[in-house]
Amino acid sequence: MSLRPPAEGWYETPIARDERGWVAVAMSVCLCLFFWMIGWHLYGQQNPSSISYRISPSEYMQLHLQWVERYRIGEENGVPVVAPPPGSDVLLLAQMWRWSPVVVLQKGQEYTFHLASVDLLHGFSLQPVNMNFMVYPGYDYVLRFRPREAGEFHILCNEFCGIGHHLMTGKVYVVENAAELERLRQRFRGSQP
Ligand SMILES: [Cu+2]
Repeated sequence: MSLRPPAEGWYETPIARDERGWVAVAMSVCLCLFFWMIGWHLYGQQNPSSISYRISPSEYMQLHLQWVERYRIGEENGVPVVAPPPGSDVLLLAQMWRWSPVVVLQKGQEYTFHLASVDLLHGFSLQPVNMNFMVYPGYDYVLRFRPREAGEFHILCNEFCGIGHHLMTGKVYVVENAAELERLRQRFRGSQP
């Protein structure tokens, strides 16, 4: 900030050559990034959700509970473990402060994930594959998902959602084959109260 006002008619003096050059450089960087953003959306394999539906939290909760009851195979640390059949829907629910249920998927099979929050804004971050997604309440976000690797994956909330945010996790098991699925089935059945 200057103590004295600029000289009269300062805005009519022509822009210096080097300044024009920098404006051109900044403009081309902006344009490159803008078109790269569109290109990345199309070719970056970001698996964005182009399908979402409006749904009330209570309606989603009801659908979620019915789905959990239908495919439930047991419980892990008080959280239901659900093994939906290949090709079917997976209705994950975000709620302060948990992603539920624990899901068991089969490698190489396609699933249709539904992500919804029943209270406030949460984040879906699948690790270690680092797939991130924002989940705003009132919507059902649909993602097609085909796990390529077997193992244990974790879901973390990556949107600050209150005092229990750091505890908000979930889990996905991806099994290699039917025998492994059966082993998990036995394990979680055994841990039921
Ligand atoms: Cu959170």
